[in-house]
Amino acid sequence: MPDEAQKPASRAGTAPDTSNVASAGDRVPAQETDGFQLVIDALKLNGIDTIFGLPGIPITDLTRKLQAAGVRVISFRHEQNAGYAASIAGFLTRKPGICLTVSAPGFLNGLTALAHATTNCFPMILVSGSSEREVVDLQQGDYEEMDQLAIARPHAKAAFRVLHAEDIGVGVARAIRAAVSGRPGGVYLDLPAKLFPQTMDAEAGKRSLIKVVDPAPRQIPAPDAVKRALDLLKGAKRPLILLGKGAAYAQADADLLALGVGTGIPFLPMSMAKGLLPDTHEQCASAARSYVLPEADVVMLVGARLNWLLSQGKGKTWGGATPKAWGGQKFVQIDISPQEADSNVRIDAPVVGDIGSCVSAMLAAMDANWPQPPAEWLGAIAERKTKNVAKMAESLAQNPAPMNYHSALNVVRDIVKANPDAMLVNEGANALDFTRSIVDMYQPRRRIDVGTWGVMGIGMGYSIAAAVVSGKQVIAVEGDSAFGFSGMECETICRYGLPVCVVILNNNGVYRGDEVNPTGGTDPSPLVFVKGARYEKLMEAFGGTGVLATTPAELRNAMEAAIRSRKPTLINAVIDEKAGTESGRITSLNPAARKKATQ
Ligand SMILES: Cc1ncc(C[n+]2csc(CCOP(=O)(O)OP(=O)(O)O)c2C)c(N)n1
Ligand SMILES: [Mg+2]
Repeated sequence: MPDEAQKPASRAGTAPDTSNVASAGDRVPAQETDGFQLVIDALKLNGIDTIFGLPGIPITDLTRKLQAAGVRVISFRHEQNAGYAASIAGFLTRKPGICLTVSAPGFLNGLTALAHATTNCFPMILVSGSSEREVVDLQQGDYEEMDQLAIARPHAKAAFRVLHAEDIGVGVARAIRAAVSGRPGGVYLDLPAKLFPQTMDAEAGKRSLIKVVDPAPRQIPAPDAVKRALDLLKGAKRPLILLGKGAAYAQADADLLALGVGTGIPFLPMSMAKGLLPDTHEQCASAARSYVLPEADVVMLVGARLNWLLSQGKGKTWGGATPKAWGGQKFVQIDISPQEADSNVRIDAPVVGDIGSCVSAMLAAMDANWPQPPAEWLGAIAERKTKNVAKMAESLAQNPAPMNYHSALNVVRDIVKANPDAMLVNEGANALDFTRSIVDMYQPRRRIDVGTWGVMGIGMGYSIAAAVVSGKQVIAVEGDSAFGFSGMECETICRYGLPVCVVILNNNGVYRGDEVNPTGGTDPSPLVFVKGARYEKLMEAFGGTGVLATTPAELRNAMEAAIRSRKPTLINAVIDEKAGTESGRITSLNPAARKKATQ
């Protein structure tokens, strides 16, 4: 309940209950409520206990009042980071993550994250204050004038505006349902400044609120679709299961494990599905990825889309002769969206429903004597795995000076193995690709990263949200460029005392740090940063721990100390500026990429 002592005194000054203070000086009579209070009540009624945002006109009082009402308000230094935090909170909790911003510029800062949430199918609601409708619509130059609803709509799964206090309950309910039902996504909720001080009868206000019943209804797959999929899988000679982050979102972990182990089919996790089944599981085919994708004859996609991350299901990756040619495999696709199938190649057995229901339906329909995949297939995969794992072990065992990605990430790999419950945030190019392939994950939803867009900037927002919603230790492995997009949130991490250990793999630049200006001029190359930058001092500036690590031993000690202390820590891990490759693993997507002259 609100701490009344902290409330601003009302002008009348006599009534002990000041919980309806609308703005400095104005009081709402006890039997009335207002827009501020109704928004708070509607969110709380629906179990929203945390919001991420940044205060200012017209939502300053809302942030205060939310905190006073017992909602945890995490206040950021830039709305984009608050938005990314909200988006990943949605992914981790299956409740919409809420990001609260001011109008026009604050809204736009949050919009990138809203679009990111929609693209990644994370449930999120961007709640932005907005200016006066009459003035905005006549373009008369209001303070922070912008037609936010129109701008948000193409980037959101749904967008709503509430003009009257009595509609707040419906507006919040619609936003929640749109965010979490079916395929989740980003929702925009526009709250004009005029809405907040509107008053109405408190009883009527209470009655106008909606506690959403069953916000994400189960969607049960059709039995014939399940049978079709099982028949296809059963007849396969070289079956493969491909797990996407939709499978992680479903939180159907036990059933997924049972399906994987029950069928004995090798599996390949996409980046954020790592750990659903442990990366060290004998059926994990990650170390033989380039072998299993073109060789498999039946592939079951579970919450994974055949987008660019899977080469659209065609081309060389899948055994196609040309970039557009399909491979010979057949696909089962489990997805909540009936429109997903056939988006790139033919899906022979679509199974439409929520992933939890689909997986349990498949388990129930599997007969007891399900045949294990042919030994020849499993043996061929095991052989590749053994070879590639040995190759990796060799790279990891080297100890060059300065460190390279392998020697630094070998430490992170050990630390994550010893702390499998920790959350791992990851962004960068080489810093991303090497971490994904070197650091094994052991538990579901522990790895969160750049997602569908390969976006830079999620780092500190994700770290903050992961620490806040899970209470777990967070390890953020960041490229030095990637970190720069959200680095100021180190202050937020320190302010809330969050157990976040940031490890910057610092190679002095974007992809690598050794490029020079070809003209010989004094400006540096657009791809490099200040050499020998002391990023660790940023965390020290706000009372956290900063460590400069130039050897694996120093990195290990610093990470262990961070995890022991749970103190905000930033480790500046200096690696060879020549260690990276252009665009990391996706050089082929870069139209301007040319072969570099040999060094
Ligand atoms: C918002 C956004 N801007 C720009 C990019 C292009 N981009 C991809 S990776 C990257 C940074 C790579 O450098 P770093 O984080 O230092 O990782 P490294 O490869 O050096 O380890 C950039 C700028 C992007 N993906 N997202
Ligand atoms: Mg870098």
